[in-house]
Amino acid sequence: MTDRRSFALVLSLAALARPITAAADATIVDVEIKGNLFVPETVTVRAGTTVRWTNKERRTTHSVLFPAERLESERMLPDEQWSRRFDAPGRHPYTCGPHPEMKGLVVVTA
Ligand SMILES: [Cu+2]
Repeated sequence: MTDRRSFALVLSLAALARPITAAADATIVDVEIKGNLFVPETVTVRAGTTVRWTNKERRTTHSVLFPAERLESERMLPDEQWSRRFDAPGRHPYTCGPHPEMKGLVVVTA
């Protein structure tokens, strides 16, 4: 094998390894949206965790809205997802833009 080829191989292996490493470091907690509910309604996670919402409805679209932070996801069609990483301890109550009766809470601990 020439030097140039082995260099290319090393680059390819590095590219393959990177996402695996990232996945191992990241913690993801899932919340499902179904029946006009966030399930579970409350999640308690450690700082640095990513919470991922998945719309499991057959027809209804939802969003994830943090009113105090003026942050809202895109509207999620069925089977679409949205994620947010929480880096600092705190309480993050949220709702759904089009369905304000839907309530959820993310509690982030140190
Ligand atoms: Cu909704």
